[in-house]
Formats: sequence, structure tokens, C-alpha cells
Amino acid sequence: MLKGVYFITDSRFGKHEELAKMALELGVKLVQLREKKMKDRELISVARRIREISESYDALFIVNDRVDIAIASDADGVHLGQEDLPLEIAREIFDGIIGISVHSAEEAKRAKNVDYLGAGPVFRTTTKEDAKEPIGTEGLKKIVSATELPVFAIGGINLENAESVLRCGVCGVAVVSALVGDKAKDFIELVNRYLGI
Ligand code: TZP
Ligand code: MG
Repeated sequence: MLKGVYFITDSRFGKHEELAKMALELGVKLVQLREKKMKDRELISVARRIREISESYDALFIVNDRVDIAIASDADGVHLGQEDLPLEIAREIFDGIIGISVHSAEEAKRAKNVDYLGAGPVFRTTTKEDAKEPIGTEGLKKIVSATELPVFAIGGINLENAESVLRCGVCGVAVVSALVGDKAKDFIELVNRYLGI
């Protein structure tokens, strides 16, 4: 289900498997493994373990950046940035959900043959080291208007600002830090209530 809260793991907040389990336990149905530094041998076993855990919660599992790891872990999907493997090539070798990151309405218009867009960062975030300038809710609205695809907003989304983001017409919100801490449950409830999940 490409809708609702989309949780992204980040090793700064804990072990990938434990973070994924925590989110799944809270009812999240969409989990992404995002890891840029780990050696491939370790990464593939982490991916396979999260694949197994998400399966048992009946949730979708997406791998960030790495089509090879997505294939080898039997993931449901892969999330690609503008500089990762080109979409057409990813489609040739991977049969699953493909999402891509966009930062502007132009990039959203160019995105064809993908299953969803990740749009952001909406707000300033300290979670992603090389995050671009925030697009704000105005930029997000432009992206949503420029495409027919489901759009997940990302970047600095929390309990306080989630409603302003949901009002832009997104299918869901992709978050790291909003689910790490004591407001996680309230955050998920707010998003689900707004989206009628
Ligand atoms: N891509 C754009 S912003 C971001 C990623 C992976 C980080 C989102 O983390 P947080 O803690 O929800 O701001
Ligand atoms: Mg990427």
C-alpha cells in the first residue's frame, strides 16, 4: 500500500533491524532500508533480515539506492535518487516498486514509469547530511500538482508540522526521526486519521 507513514531506517538512531521492527510494531506498513556506509556483505544480511521481519508484519520493504541489494533480498521495491541507476535500467533488471526522489515540479514532470515520488526535503532536516534546500509546503504543492503519481513528502516532518504537509495532497510522509522517540505513536495516528487509513 503506497500510502501513509513510510519509515526510513538510519543507523545513527539504532540498528536497522531494530528500528524497522519498532516501526512495524507501531503499525507502519512501508519500511525503507537506507544505509550508505556499510560493507555489501553486511548490508545484504541486514536487508534479508528486514525483508523477513517486514513480511511477518505484512509490510512492504524498500531498499534505498541499491537495485542489486533489492533483488538479492527479494525486496518489494527500490528507491532511487536522481543520480542513481537510471530508471529504465532499474526497470529492466528489477520487477517491483520503484520510487524516485524529486526536488522540483520539473523533476516530477520528467518522472515517468515510476510507482511513487519522494519529494523534499520539505523542511530543514539534520538527519540527511547532504540535504538540499528545503522546498517548503509551497514547493511540495507544486510537485503534487505537476504529477499524477503518488507523492511521499520527506524531510523534517514531525508531529507539529505533519498536518500542513498532508494538506498539500500527498499520499503519505516519509520520515526518520519522527518515529524515533515518544511522539511516534501520536504521529502515526495523526497521519492515518488524516488519510483515512
Ligand atoms: N531525504 C531527504 S530528507 C531525508 C532524506 C532521507 C531525511 C529525513 O529524515 P527526517 O528525520 O524525517 O527529517
Ligand atoms: Mg539515494
